[in-house]
Amino acid sequence: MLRNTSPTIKEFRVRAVRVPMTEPHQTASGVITESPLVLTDVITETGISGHSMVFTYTPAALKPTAELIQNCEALVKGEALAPAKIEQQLAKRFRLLGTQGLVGMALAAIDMALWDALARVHSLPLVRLFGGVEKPIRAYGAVGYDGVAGCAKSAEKWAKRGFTGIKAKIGYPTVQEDVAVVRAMRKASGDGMAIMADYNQCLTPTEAVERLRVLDDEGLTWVEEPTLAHDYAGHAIVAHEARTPIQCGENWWGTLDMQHAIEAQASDLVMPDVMKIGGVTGWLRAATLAHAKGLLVSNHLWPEISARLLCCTPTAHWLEYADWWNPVLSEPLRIEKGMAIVGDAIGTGVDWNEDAVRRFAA
Ligand code: SMN
Ligand code: MG
Repeated sequence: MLRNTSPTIKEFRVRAVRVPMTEPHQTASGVITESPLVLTDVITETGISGHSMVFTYTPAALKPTAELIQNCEALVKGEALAPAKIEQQLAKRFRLLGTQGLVGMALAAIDMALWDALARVHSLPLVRLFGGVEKPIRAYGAVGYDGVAGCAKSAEKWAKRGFTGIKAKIGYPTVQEDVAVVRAMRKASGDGMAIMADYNQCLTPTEAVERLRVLDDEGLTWVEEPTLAHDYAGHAIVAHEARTPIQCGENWWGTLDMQHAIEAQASDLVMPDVMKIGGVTGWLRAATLAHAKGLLVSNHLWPEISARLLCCTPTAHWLEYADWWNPVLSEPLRIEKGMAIVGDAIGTGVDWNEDAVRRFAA
């Protein structure tokens, strides 16, 4: 006989925080000086809660996102803790408005918190809930748009910590400057370092093709978002012309965007963002899609939950590591010799450092 182990959803607790960054992160498309985060707790009637975090990029979107998540409480209150079913229900509920932008972020916040709660109900780490086993995931560190000297310094810092991959923001006024940054990072970090470069959508497809002709000789592991994220045809031209693998995915809203990008042959590699792709449920679909097409999967930010999801992703590639949100976490992801060590904590690995949450409350 089936034992009903799913408690029902009682309420949401939603909080907004603004976590300052130790150093501003520059990109070709703007600078990030702080992390506006919405922290969601989905609380069940048995008292077990699930936690999740969404990043709103700008503080202007922080309170509206928090309010939207809180408003969704009424849509799931009293429902059984069944994330896959609730995902379908909420997708239907928001079909007329659309499930991108803030709605997509709210739905992902709820989805991630529900999966966390479900894993906690079963006293399992997320990886085990999905029938997987924790394993170390190779991680790379982020280097900003910091010029030759600044990028070389960061590259050296990551190499000293044992990282075997680094990714810089490029898109300087000339391709010669892009090349100089890549070479300086290679020199500073030593042989064997995988180097990636991210344009953050700042080129036209034609400019991208021209720059890639030069960068193709630099042995980059990938070049990311050379042109507008949703210009799949433009990306396909660049991917076709370049020898360097093209990487996209952080701006795909849901798996349908990913499917369209794959159909257009826009990207050689994929790096979904667990928030924009639709939470844990969206990631699992993305992993299946990538597996079917033989595409290697990395992540965008959210290192704690993404490392766990990569353990269950058949074509897992690199983990993008960032420590920006560590202050509000009670147990941030551990890195040893450049590998993310996925521990056996119950759930998705997201739990709060309440002191810090109070300190950074918005
Ligand atoms: C990125 C963009 C915006 C904020 C942080 C990071 C980025 C990445 O494009 O690839 O990490
Ligand atoms: Mg990027």
